Amino acid sequence: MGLVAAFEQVGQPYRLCRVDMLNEMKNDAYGRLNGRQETPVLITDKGAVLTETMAIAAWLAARDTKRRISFDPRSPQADRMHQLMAFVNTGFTAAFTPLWVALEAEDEKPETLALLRDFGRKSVAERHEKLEAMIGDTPFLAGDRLSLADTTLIGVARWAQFHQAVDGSAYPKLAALRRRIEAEPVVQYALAIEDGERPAGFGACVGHLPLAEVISRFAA
Ligand SMILES: N[C@@H](CCC(=O)N[C@@H](CS)C(=O)NCC(=O)O)C(=O)O
Repeated sequence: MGLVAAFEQVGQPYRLCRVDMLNEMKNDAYGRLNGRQETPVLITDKGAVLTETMAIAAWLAARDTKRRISFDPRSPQADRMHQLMAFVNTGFTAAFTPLWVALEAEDEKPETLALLRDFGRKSVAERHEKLEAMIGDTPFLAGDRLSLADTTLIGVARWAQFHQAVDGSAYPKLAALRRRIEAEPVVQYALAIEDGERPAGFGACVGHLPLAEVISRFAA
């Protein structure tokens, strides 16, 4: 969702492909697109397959010549953007793993599930405290406008509510930041796409492709 907002903000033509993660991803055909059988996947303008959120974000930043979602690569804002993206994509994201495992575990003993949930909630709270301390005085994570750091955060931050992992009001800077990010038109657009709507957007999305076509054209 965050990367869709980022592509829309950059404003260069792109197409989207919706993946049903439960039913379409865990098979050999999708595995030829991404060996880890995960989203996201980018097919570049050269037809190359690129996986991993950070790699796709870096690809986009390198082409964001008008600096709509990134900063000059040698600027302090770019350094801070990369620092926050790395924090969010590693420890902050990983802290939720025990909660996902507990959610998806079938036939596990109640005490194992309780242990996973307790460990997950503690990990998520600890990463929330660290992130709250890292949020500065600028309206967005790396400055006064939306950047890839914010779009990386916004998709993952909502997992805290989904898992009822922490009390959001205990992290007021993060709560205010999330409200600002979610109010951005491109983020509203990406949320609508995620919900299965076809919002008009700002003209950069030039179409939607079925997954079968993407696999037949680009899978190894
Ligand atoms: N390290 C990868 C992680 C990607 C990832 O975990 N994707 C999730 C969706 S947000 C997924 O596909 N989960 C399904 C699974 O792991 O089975 C990245 O940053 O792109």
